[in-house]
Amino acid sequence: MRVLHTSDWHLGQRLVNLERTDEHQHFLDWLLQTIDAEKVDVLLMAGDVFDTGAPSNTALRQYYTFLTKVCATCCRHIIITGGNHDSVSTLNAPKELLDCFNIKVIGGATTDLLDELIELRDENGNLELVVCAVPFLRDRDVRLSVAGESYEEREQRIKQGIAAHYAAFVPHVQSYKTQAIPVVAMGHLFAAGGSASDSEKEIHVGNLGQIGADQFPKEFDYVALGHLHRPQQVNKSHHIRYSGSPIPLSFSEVADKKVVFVLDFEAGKLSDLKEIAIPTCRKLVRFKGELEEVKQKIAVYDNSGYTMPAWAELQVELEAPIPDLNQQLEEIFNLKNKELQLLIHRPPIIKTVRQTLEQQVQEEVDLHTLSEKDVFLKRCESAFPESDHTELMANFSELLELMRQEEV
Ligand SMILES: [Mn+2]
Repeated sequence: MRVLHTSDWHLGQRLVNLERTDEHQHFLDWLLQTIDAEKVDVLLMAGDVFDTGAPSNTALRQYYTFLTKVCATCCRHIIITGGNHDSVSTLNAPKELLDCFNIKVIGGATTDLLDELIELRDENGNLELVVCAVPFLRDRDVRLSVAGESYEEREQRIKQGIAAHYAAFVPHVQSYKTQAIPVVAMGHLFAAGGSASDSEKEIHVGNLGQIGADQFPKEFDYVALGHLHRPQQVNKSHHIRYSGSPIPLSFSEVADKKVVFVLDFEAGKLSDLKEIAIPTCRKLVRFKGELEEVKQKIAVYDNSGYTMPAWAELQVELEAPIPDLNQQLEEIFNLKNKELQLLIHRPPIIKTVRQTLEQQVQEEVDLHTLSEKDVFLKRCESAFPESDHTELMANFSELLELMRQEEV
C-alpha cells in the first residue's frame, strides 16, 4: 500500500498580481508522472487546494483536469480535505460526483464524525487502509462562541476542541488496529513548534489553537498535515509531518526545498517513508546588500536548470540616496530579462541615517506586500503611539475572519 502525501497547492495564487498557473501546471504534470513511476495507490491532499474561496475558472479547470488524469493512473483512491484558504462549499459542491470516481472530498468538518472516517479497499474488496480525513477545523466546528471569553480561555477552548476531534476517532479505529490495518490521520492546522513562512494566512485568529505532537492519538500510524508551507516533522516525530507547498508561495520560502512524501505500509505499520524533491520551473531569489555587490550578483545570476525567468526581490543598502538608482537597476535587469525579472523592489536602506530613516522606509512599503492587519496596526500606532494594541488587534482579526467567512 503506497500513499503520497501533499498539501497547500494554492491553485490560482498570484504573487504581486502575477499568475502562477504555469508553475502549478508544471507541478501537477510532475505529480502525475510521479504517481505512475512510484506506483502510488492513494493520494492524500491535506488542504488549501485553492488560494481563495472563490477560485478562478482557470484554477478550477486545472484541478478537475488533474483529477481526471489521476483516475487514469494506478492511483485508486484520492482523498482531498479543505484548508483554511478553501471554501467548504466550493470544495464540497462536486463531492457526490467525484465520489463516483473514488475521489473523496471532505471540504469542512462533518456533522457525523464517522463521515470523516474513510475505509480504503483493494481491487478484491479487502480493507487496506483507514483514513481519518480531518479538514481545517473552523472556530464554529470546535467551540461555541462564548461572550466575554478572554483571549486565554478562547485559546484553551480551541486547542481542546481540536485535540478532542482527533481523540474522538480512537474508539472507532480500535478494531482496525487489532486487524493490523494501518490508520492515517489528516489535518490542516498549526502544530506547536512548527516553523512558518510568510505566506500562510493566520489560522484561527492569532494562530490560536496550536496543538502539540503528543495530542495526536498513538493509534495513528501517520499524520498527514497541511498549512505550513515548509516541509517538516512535528516535534521530531517521524510520522507526523507537513509536506509543505509544492511551489514557493512567497519570498520567505526561497531557501526551502519543495517535496512530497511517499509512504509504505506493511503489516499495519508505516514501514518506509521517502521524501521526493519537486523540481521547480521558476526560482524566487532575493538580492540584498550594497549596490555594487547586488549589481554584481545580478550580472552573474545563472538561471540554468529553470525553464522560466526567476522572480527577484531586491533591496539595496546605500551610504546616501542616489537619484538615478532605479534607472541603474533597471538597466542591469534589462540585460538579464530572459533570466531574471524584478518583482518586488523594496525602498533602499540608507546606512548613514539608518536609525531615523528605518521607520520611514517601513512606512513606504508597497501596499501589495501589506496585509489588512498591517495597515490597521500602522493606523493604530500612528493615532495612539503610547497604547498597547494587542487586544484591539485580536478583535480586528476576529472581525476580519468573520467577514471572510461570510464572503465565501
Ligand atoms: Mn496553505
